[in-house]
Amino acid sequence: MSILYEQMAESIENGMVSKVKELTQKALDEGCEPKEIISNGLLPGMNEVGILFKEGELFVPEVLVAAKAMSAGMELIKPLLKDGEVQSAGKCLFATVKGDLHDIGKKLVSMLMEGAGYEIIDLGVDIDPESIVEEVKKHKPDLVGMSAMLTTTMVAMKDTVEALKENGLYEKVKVMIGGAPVTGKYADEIGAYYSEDASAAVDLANQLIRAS
Ligand code: B12
Repeated sequence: MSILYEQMAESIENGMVSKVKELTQKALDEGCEPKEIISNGLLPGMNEVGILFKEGELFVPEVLVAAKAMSAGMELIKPLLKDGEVQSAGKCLFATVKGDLHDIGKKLVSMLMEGAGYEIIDLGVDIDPESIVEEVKKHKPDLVGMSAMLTTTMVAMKDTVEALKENGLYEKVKVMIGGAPVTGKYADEIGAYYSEDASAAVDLANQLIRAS
């Protein structure tokens, strides 16, 4: 069976969407537990992709295809999972901030986080602080991830942190920020945590969850 899982992980790394689907179906037909398929085949594949991306061996388009391949497998498994069967690493709400339409980096971060077992709620782009507050009230995430690619929209991250504070939500979540113009210094100033790329974001999220 481990060979099947190895093939599954390898096919994710190589972005082979239909192969991952086929191998996942094969594993299900052979009676493998959905949870086992995720932890022994799909997640190790996506984890490896995260490592290769960090090391500069893989680039953005390849990561996106790998994530698509993993999702193809997940699609088959999701309907079979009973509530609570797979323990989520944590819940993370993502948004690109008000005025900003860039979402490639944010998608990459959320895909790698999903690959690491996080439950992701992506609000999309151009999301104002009030909407983020409302969605935090609704979904009660562990983490809030904000992305900005324009120097002019970075300020919306500060506004959102302020809005979370005003609504008594800041103590209940950890705020992660990122995007090309964002720095660790800016994150410190506004009371958020920073990571510069997608795989560092997964490490940061894991640290924040462990510390909470
Ligand atoms: C693609 C792109 C676009 C696309 C966006 C498509 C999309 N769906 O995202 C389009 C064409 C729409 C666009 C529009 C504009 N763009 Co543009 N765009 C880019 C470009 C070329 C690439 C950005 C990108 O996707 N990079 C790849 C991803 C993977 O990297 P990333 O986003 O940095 O994300 C990584 C990290 O930052 C981090 N990260 C990102 N988000 C988060 C969030 C969290 C929580 C964490 C932890 C980490 C994290 O992890 C990611 C993965 O490693 C950049 C130039 C560049 N080289 O960066 C310009 C750039 C960002 N754009 C720029 C500009 C000026 C604009 C426009 C104003 C252009 C115009 N005059 O109309 C508009 C603004 C539209 C708007 N209101 O947002 C400028 C910004 C300058 C500035 N400092 O303010 C740049 C830098 C180009 C330039 N050199 O002038 N753009």
